[in-house]
Amino acid sequence: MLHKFSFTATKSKPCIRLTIRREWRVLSNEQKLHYISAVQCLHRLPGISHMQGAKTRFDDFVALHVVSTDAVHNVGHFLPWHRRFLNVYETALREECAFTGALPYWNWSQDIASGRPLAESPIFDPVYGFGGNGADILDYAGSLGKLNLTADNGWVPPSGGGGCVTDGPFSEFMLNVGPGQFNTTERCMTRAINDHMQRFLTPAMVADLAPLATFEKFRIELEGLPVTETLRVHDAGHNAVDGDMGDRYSSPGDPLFYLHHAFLDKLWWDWVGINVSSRQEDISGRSTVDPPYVSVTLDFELDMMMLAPPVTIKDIVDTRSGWLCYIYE
Ligand SMILES: [Cu+2]
Repeated sequence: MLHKFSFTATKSKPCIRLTIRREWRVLSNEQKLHYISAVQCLHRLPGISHMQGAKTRFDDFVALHVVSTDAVHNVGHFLPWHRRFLNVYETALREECAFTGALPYWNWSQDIASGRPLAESPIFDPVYGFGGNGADILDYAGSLGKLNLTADNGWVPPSGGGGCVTDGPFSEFMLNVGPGQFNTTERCMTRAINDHMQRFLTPAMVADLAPLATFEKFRIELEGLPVTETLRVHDAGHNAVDGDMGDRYSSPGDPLFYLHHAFLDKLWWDWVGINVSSRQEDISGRSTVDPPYVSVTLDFELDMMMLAPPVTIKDIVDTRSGWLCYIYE
């Protein structure tokens, strides 16, 4: 049984200075380096969670995701839980690593629209980005395993890469949590950037989400396998970067995780923005993957274990609330 920290402050502060989350490529070089150095700082700090092999403060977040994975995917609170998770990560960057900006996001559909290989995206820049592909590994099978290429579910063949990321600010990054649910293996961060995923990440795939009439349809269409028959923007985004990002459990080991999920969070924000009065409090879906489950409501608690106090979905459906205090641009 895990011990929870006792939190002194479980009330939110009022939202006074709204921060604006922006797409990576519109940040100045200085802002990009400021963000990257804050992430490196988090990775230098000792962990506090003592969860699942976590040694660094950065590992704490990987560990929280690993132990929460089966409870927070393919359920009604998938988007709310990840919104709060990003918020706690961003708060750690601010309060422990002197980060003064807002969490950036990565709109990969802009890269797809460019028609160029994904690896040429500015997000993978070795200086003003997150570094590039992993080293080529012979016969790398991808995080989806040796693929049944003809499967109806749209799985795609792996590309090159699969080994350690060899350039950029995170090439020296050692991970301690993962891979998978139970390992705590010290290792480099890997990627296998996969252009076969491009067809699931087009501007049209993004545009198809906003008109969906209910949260139920929206969340399912966004998240993807195994509820949908083919990949959707959530899982295709993970598998387009692959390596650690393709790991269902320990994907937050790649710092790009937070920018991909911030974009998914923006897509929810965009969807709500079309009709705030009816959509902001539209929440649905089952509470657990397997029965017995209840329906997720606004009172559902988002558990951050020892990393932060729990909040309810109601506390975070409005991004201008005190807990969150941000908007997207
Ligand atoms: Cu997740």
